[in-house]
Amino acid sequence: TNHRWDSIWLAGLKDTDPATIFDKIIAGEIPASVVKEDDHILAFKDINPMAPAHILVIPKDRNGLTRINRATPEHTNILGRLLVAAGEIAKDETLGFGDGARIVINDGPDGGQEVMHLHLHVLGGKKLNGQLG
Ligand code: IU
Repeated sequence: TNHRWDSIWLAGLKDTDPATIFDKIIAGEIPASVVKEDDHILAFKDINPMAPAHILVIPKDRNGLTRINRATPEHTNILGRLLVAAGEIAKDETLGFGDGARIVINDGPDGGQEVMHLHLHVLGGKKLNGQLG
């Protein structure tokens, strides 16, 4: 397939980076365990959880946000929405969260990012240590 044109179609002619598997999750073409959704964001359980509770929060319209270092003032609204959703998820006991969580964004190859569609990791369900990295 022509990934460039796939991605342009998926992102409404603004985003020429290759489509990712998250576009298929957004489109419902691959199943995901969705925990929260509105017109702008989608949150679903990570398929390979790194903590007892591990949710990914993504923008439905990537709009150039392959990674957080692509953020511009144009993205302020969606970035706020992602953080608000992450905070709501982080206190959701039905998802296994207790009193606290860790919200992580991996940025690019050196940050350990593998899927080039911005996503927030919300990790919890146990007492995490104070270390990063
Ligand atoms: P990263 O920050 O790009 O490394 O995180 C990608 C995450 O997406 C990682 O935790 C994967 O387990 C997760 N994931 C998923 O939940 N479903 C998938 O189909 C794929 C990756 I591919």
